[in-house]
Amino acid sequence: MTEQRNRGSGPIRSRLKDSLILGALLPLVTACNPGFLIDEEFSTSLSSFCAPLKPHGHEQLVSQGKVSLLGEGLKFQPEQEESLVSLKSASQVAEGDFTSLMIPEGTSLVGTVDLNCLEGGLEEQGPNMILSLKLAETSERIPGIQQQAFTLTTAQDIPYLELVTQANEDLCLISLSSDVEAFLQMTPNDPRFAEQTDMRNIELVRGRELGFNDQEITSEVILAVIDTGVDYNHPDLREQMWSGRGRSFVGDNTDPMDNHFHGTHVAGLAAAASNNGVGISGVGTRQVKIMALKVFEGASGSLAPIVNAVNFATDQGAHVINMSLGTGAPSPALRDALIRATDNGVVVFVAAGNDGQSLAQRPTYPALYSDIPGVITVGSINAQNSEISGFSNFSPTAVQILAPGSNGAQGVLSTVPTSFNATGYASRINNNPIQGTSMAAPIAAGAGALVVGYLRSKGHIVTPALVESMIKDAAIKDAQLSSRAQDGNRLSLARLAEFVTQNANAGLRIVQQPRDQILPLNGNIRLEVLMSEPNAQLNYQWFKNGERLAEATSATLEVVGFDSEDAGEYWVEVRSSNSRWLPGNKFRLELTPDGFGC
Ligand SMILES: [Ca+2]
Ligand SMILES: [Ca+2]
Repeated sequence: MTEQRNRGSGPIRSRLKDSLILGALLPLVTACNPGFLIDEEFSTSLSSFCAPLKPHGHEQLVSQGKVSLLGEGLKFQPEQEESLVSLKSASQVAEGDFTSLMIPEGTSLVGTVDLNCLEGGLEEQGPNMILSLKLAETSERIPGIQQQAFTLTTAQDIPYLELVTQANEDLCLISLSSDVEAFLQMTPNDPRFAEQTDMRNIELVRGRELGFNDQEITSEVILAVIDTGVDYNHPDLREQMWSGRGRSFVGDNTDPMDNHFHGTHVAGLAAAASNNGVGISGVGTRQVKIMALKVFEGASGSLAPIVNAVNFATDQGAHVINMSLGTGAPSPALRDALIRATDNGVVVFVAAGNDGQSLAQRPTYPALYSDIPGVITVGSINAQNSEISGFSNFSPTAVQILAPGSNGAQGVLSTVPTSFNATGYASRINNNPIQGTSMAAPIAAGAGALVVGYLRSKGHIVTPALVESMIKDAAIKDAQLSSRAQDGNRLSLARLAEFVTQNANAGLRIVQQPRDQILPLNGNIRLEVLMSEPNAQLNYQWFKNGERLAEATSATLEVVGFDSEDAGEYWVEVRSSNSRWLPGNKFRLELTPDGFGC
């Protein structure tokens, strides 16, 4: 273990350095780090494409007689070297050698039974001819159908071949197969989705199934991409553009068209149209809209446009900002703009930088501004194996989440301007992989947009600090990565969707007493938070018009003798003792001619 870790620093690092000159895609605020400057030659040449990857992840199907089982959960008998082996990796099973296969106790199966074959009740004469199987307790015979499927579980470990024999001897049993969890089909139909190792790494499909989809996310989320601009006419981006499109803060006009490629690549990872039958899928769903804010004409630029872009995003109602950029010099102006953004409800995702160094040794900004609640710094992992990307800056404190920003030697596939590459997509440039923390940040930002979108769609108030804590709390805690990012946090859209949807539906609601719509001036009002889990140890914080009410930290908020000063929008954030934040709920108290209405 230790040896492997030591090996990571020397020769590997220097080899990666070489490829970074071409592959690292981190525009700089200043030209203080010439190693990252991107050569002009990129912008004129077409890239060659890597061979499409075969989609994998499908389970091995083992089939004999009436029985067909999926590999997941099956195991081999102890004489095998590994006592517990997934069929996915067991080539001898794929070739038809089932002799050693053991079906563990409690495996869920589906048996289809010919009901005409049964004379008595299910209990006496159901599929229990297979003695090793238990019928689910809720099973009832459905009138009017001749062949019915039942859920069955194995009562003890049973060799696969014995199960096949029993099944074949049961005259009433038509077939027996693995019970498969069924979901809405959420695999995007984008033709190049199979090549998107990065989206597989973050479990995008499972995330869609668990709630991050177009059915559940119905509120618009505006994601500002502060970068080289965006090809807003791109067939996979044009439907995803914010209604105001964006603007440029550099050059002689305000057109945010991308004449480089970086911003379009970044925008595609965050929010290329998903499931539109075209190209790739971004992390975002249909409601995640791109605000294109152009601050670079080439690979580097100056600070003022960036500060202006942050302020523009804040003032124009963006919910999320992505900044795949950095500089070695601290900037109070940028820090102030980020504090203002988060104070106004904008979550900010920042690339950690591509020096392959500790941020403590190689200060990089705004990466080091992740101490601001709601500013989240993103490091890069290799989408193929979830190991740290050699180029990624790291820190066990300042880097707060890791997301895929490289893909072995193949590069990260995303959208590029059609003026840059006629196909509109690229994962390589001049045989060099497109990779960088620039690619990791928008994948995390897309996830942030889904959190905001889901919670907003359910009527919750979403603060940047809440989004940050949810992303961190729901991350995979990868011990191998604990020196690279806080708690080894690695993004999983599946876990994030599960966490967010559970907390959003945790039963938090606010009850108003009295319930009258119009209340007399100088009356009293009481707001009380009711939770579905009343025994949980919870902490409360009430807000009014965005201001924290320092004294209001209990489940109830009482406004006594209210007057015009008490009017406004109230909400509460609830935190459990294990630091799991629950979303706040908005509650508006408005002044009316007669007093207050709620
Ligand atoms: Ca698409
Ligand atoms: Ca932070």
